[in-house]
Amino acid sequence: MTILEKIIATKRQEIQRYTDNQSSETFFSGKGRLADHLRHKKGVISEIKRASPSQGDIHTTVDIVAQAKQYEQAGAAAISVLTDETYFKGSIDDLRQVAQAVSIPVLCKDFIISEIQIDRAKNAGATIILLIVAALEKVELERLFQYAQAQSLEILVEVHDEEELAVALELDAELIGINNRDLKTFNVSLERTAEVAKKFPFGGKQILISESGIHTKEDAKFVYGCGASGILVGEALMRSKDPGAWIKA
Ligand code: IGP
Repeated sequence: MTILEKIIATKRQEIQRYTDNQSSETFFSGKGRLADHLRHKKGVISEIKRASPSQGDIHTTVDIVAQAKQYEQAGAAAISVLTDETYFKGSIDDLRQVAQAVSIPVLCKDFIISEIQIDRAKNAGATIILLIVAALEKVELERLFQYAQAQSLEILVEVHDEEELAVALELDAELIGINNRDLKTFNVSLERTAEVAKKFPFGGKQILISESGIHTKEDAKFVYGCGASGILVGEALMRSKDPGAWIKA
C-alpha cells in the first residue's frame, strides 16, 4: 500500500464520524478569488501545516491565528490549512479559526473523496478546496469538481505528471497545482514543475501553481521561471522565525 492509499483508507472511516455542519456563510463573503489575484500578480499560498507524514512534527503548537495573520499582512495570495487529523495533525476547527481571522481566500487542504467534506470545508469558511487527481477515480473527480463548482468554491486540481495534467485540463480546471512531492513515494523534486509545465497551456484561462519543496528564494525563482503564477509553501514558512519576511522576499 502506498502512503496515499493508506491516507485515503483512513479518510473513508473518518468521514463516517463527521457530525459538525454548522454553516458560517459570513466567513465566505469578501475574501475574493485566488484565480483573480494570480491572474494579474504572482503570489504565495501560505500553508498552516503542523505535521506531515514525511516530516513528522513541524510545529504542532503553533498559534495558527497569529501565523495566519502574519501571512496575510505579508501579502500572501491565500492561506492553505491542512485539516487532516490523522496524518497532518490539523482539524476543521483550525480552518474555521483561520477563516474567521483573515480576509483573503482560504484553501481547505485535505484528501477529499466525498461531498460531505466539501460541505464541511465550505461551512468552516473555506473558499477553495483541493482535489487530488491521483487520489480519485475519474468519475469521482468529475462529480466532486462539479459539486464544488455548484457551491461557488474555487477548486485547485492537483497533478503530478503529464497524464494527470491532461485529466485536469479535460475538467476545464482553472487552478492547476503541480505537486513536486510524489504522494506515493514522498520524493520531492522541483523538476516536476519544469517537466509538467512543458505541457501546460500558458496563455489560456489555466493558472499554474507549483506545490511543495519550495524552501528558498532561489527555489521560488526556479518555479516562477517555469511559468508558475503561484507557489504553495508549507514547511519553509512553518519553520521560519519570520514567515512574513519569507513571503515578501
Ligand atoms: C506544501 P511543503 O513542502 O512546502 O511543506 O508543501 C504543500 O504543497 C503540501 O503540504 C501539499 C499537500 C498536498 C499536503 C501539497 N499537496 C496534498 C497534503 C495533501
